[in-house]
Amino acid sequence: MNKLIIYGDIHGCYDELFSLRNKINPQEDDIEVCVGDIITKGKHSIKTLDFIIANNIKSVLGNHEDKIIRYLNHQKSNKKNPIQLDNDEQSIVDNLSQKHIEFLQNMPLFLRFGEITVVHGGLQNYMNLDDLSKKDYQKILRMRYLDQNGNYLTLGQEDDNSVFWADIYDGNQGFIIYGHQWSQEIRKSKFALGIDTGCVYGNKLTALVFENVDIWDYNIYQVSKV
Ligand SMILES: [Mn+2]
Repeated sequence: MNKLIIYGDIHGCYDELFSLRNKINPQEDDIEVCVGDIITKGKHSIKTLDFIIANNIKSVLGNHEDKIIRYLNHQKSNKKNPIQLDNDEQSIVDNLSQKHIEFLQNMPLFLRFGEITVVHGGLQNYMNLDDLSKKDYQKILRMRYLDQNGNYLTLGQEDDNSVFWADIYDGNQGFIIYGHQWSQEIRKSKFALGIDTGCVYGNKLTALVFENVDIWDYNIYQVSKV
């Protein structure tokens, strides 16, 4: 029986990905997926990208890959690029091969495996993944907090009355596995599991391994930041 293996935000933490994957020891038929933000911030973004491509690991799009892609798209025009890169992002862009760019451009917004849906950020209950506006597409990459009426809040707009999207998500787009918002431990909600455990911030890298693609049947694998 093949397993579904889902990795949390890697952010260029190649050594941790390598040892986490060794611990899991994926077999030929297993499916490996990342929740996005595989690059930026950490030390080894390009090496991580090479490893992911070489091992046929899939990933949904993260906001950090989205930024790089939007930057590259703007570079095709003669106008000044409106997207500003930091030094780390600039060095990634300078070292991207055509193969890397193709991989980044083909990262899907979401992946579905039976009842399991993988996205980077999160969803609002009105959203239908098969019929999204451009605006909703961008929100899904960045979703964290909503106001009391369920409206999207941008980073920094949240206050004591805000709610984390996963805590009011009703499950209508499947059981969601997501990253983006890091916490010390995996974050369990009724219809969602957050698996960004902040490796790049010195905490740990997490993967979930599902047997039979059953939402109740999984094991947690983790390695600490080296
Ligand atoms: Mn993110």
